[in-house]
Amino acid sequence: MVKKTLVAAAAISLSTFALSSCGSSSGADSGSDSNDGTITMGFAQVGAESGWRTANTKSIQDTAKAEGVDLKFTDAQGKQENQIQAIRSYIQQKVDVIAFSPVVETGFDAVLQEAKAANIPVILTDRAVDADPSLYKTFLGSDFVVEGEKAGDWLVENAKDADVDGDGTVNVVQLEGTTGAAPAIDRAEGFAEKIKADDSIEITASQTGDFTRDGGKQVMESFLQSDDSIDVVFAHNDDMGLGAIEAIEAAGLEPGKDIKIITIDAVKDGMQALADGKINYIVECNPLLGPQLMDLAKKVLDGEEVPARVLTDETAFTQEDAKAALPDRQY
Ligand code: GYE
Repeated sequence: MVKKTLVAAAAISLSTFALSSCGSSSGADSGSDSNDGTITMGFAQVGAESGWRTANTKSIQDTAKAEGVDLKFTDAQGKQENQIQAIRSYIQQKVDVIAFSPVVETGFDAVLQEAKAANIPVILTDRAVDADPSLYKTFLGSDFVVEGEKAGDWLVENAKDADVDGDGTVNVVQLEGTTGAAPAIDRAEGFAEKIKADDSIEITASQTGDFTRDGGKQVMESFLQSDDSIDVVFAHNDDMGLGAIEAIEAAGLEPGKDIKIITIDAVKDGMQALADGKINYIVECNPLLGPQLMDLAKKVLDGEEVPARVLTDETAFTQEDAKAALPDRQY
């Protein structure tokens, strides 16, 4: 509810002013030579790996359209080299502003330097980079460490219940996101930190499922083959959790009961599985970043100061919460 209000407020505030270009004629911090009042944004997306990503892409495209932003959009298909190539082409095209969601945290320094040299401001959305912060204007997105912490806190609170086989140890297998990606690194860190509070909780296996349903399914199949004492799955996103559900069911076990499942994102399919009792807890990660992104782009191009870090507002859901929230869920 709070989140929706914020998003609505952002949308209203955007519609109260016309987005204006800050091309060369305005003298602002942009490499664009357009002066017809339209902002041109080059957006380099990660890919289409998950329900979260699909909702994120739609939010950015819909908001750009509604606000009259000329959006140049590319899908890097999960490959950093494609993303770097797309950013270079946006620099060549002299767009007003570049936004992207970095596939991984490292390796973007050179291309960010090139954008800076061309006077084109860069806004990071969703994922962070491990680079000199002066190379980008702001980073809009979730706090992934906090998301991992929320998942860990829930497990600590429900540890007794989660020890499904009652052997005194809560054996957790972790399905990691894309190796080197900020949400995979930070969610693992936040979760590990919180479960330290209970000695009975132990991560017995951890492997990447690349944020995809298929990846989650395959990794879970191999975990199940080598270990019959798994109590809990902690998946870094809903899609991998949904893949794990398929593997658990195929092994003749009941997800949510024989093996507890915790995920992150809260997309519709995940929320449905939560309401159906197949997932036990979901930490929300909000993909609807379009309104805040366009708002930040306008401010940056108007030469306004923007905070170095802009957080999105998020919550978490139990099975009961999911039943209540599902009818209004947009994505
Ligand atoms: O959780 C996952 C997606 O970067 C927050 O990427 C995003 C993550 C999201 O593939 O589903």
